[in-house]
Amino acid sequence: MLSYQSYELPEDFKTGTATSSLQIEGGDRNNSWYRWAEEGHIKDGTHCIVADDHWNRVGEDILLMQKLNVSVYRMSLEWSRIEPEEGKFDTEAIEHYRNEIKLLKERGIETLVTLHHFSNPLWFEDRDAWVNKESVELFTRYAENVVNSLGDLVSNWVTINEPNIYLIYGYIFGQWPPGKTKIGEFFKGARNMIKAHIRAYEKIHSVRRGLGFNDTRVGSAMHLRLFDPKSPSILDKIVCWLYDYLTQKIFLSGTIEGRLCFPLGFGSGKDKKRYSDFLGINYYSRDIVKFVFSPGEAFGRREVKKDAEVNDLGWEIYPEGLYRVCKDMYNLYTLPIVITENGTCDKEDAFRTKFIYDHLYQVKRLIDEGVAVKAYYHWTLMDNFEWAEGLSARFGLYHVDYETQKRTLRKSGRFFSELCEKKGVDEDMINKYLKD
Ligand code: IFM
Repeated sequence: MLSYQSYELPEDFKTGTATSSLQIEGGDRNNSWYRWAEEGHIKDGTHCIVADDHWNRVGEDILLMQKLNVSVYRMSLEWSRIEPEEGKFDTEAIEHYRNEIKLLKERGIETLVTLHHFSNPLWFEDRDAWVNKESVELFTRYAENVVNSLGDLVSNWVTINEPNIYLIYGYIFGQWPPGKTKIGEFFKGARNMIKAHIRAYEKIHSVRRGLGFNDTRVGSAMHLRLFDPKSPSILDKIVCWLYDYLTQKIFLSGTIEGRLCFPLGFGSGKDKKRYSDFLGINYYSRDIVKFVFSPGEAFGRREVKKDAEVNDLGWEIYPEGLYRVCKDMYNLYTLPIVITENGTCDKEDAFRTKFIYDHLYQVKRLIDEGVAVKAYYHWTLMDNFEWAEGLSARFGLYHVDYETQKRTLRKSGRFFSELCEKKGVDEDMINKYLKD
């Protein structure tokens, strides 16, 4: 029998859900993921062209959020809609997002807006996307345009979501657009995405200052995993360190300190300034890493811990990892932490409730130990298009029937809703949701 204890989160702690435009909106043919799906790369044969039809159901979906008692919502903007052709900005698309954000505000929900979440406009993709040096300028111009149009409504911004994952899947594993396996392009992309983050950070601040606001907060949302060595052997430890350094630390130093570390540059920062006002952390799982000497495996093999609990995609469920990652990051940077994503793939909703309980328990532990965790965004509001996995991988607090677009609150959603309302978990919730 598992034992649970109640816990309380601070009154000013914010809870909400996160989504991204491409994964829920549907209806846009002008982006890299539409083309990727058309080319037949999605594992379950599904497509992003309809997804949750959110573009046409914004009002209805905001009601879903209200039912969850959330006070914050992380959403992203589709660059290909806002700038459908290079240098041409679509005022209707911007107006659509303005209305959405206004509606959220009216319902008491504050937004954290992401400018780039994996998908590129086709014109940008066809100019080599982030591998092209010009991407820095192109992204900054897009950011400036957006903040000029929405900056009066939005104080909190994420520049780029998970640049590390975008580049690993698109340029090393070749499983996401543009489907390449070129390590050199991974590093070029990393350099440009970091530079773009820095430029956008400065631009967002200056545009909003110009509009008369001084409450701007800008960060990135970094996917951070734990890499634990399979054995105490020094080789396993070195490979772990290398994975962490090349896929995480160089991105963090870049986006937070403005430093291009080797092999992106020679480590010197622009100055002592910070280029992130908060640490946006997307945490899901950990990998157990083992040294192997085999061509094609980059000296290491990532495995799932033996006998570990896993989700539908085989990712280890490891709540303590959230504690470890946040603690590490806070020790390194002492910036306020925002959990910009955390969630799990659980079609049957068999373990999501416990997942939420356990991860927020770790958040509570962090707060009690003085780590400034300010907000938690659950990934995700409703089932959606999970990139190369397609529509069948289900992460939602709401189940979505894609035939009818009917949304149904899952049991884990009811639990999360009570947690948001009560700012914690009480005995009643434990009895109702967690004891079988
Ligand atoms: O669905 C994704 C999201 O787009 C980025 N972070 C991880 C989620 C789950 O895989």
